[in-house]
Amino acid sequence: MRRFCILALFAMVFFAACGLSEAQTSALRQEQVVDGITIGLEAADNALLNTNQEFIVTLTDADGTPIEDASVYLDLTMPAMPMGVNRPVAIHTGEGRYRTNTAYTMSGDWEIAVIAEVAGVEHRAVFQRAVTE
Ligand SMILES: [Cu+2]
Repeated sequence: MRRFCILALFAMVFFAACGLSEAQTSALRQEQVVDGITIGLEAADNALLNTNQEFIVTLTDADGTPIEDASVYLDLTMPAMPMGVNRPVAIHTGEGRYRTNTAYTMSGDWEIAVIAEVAGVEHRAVFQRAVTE
């Protein structure tokens, strides 16, 4: 009986962990064309408050070729109020993909500005996300 209970406990922890990771990977992918450069952002839809989030930026030029040598960071702000500075730098992981992590520090509507410096010129696209408590 005790052995069964321990197995049941492990199963519950396992499924709880699966549910959590699944919730975090329900990412919404969006794209904007800025100055001929396609800036994509893949980030959690309805992200949880104070929970580490992954953000993946993709950059392609007008020919659809991945841009490999950009400097990329995000600037997370709330349109309704001033918040603390939240500007994570993204690391190039290959094929024009840049990855970073950060957490939302308040529930509500956020704007995620993607700033990509390509050949000395800054390009900026702004995406929206709602954060639930
Ligand atoms: Cu706020």
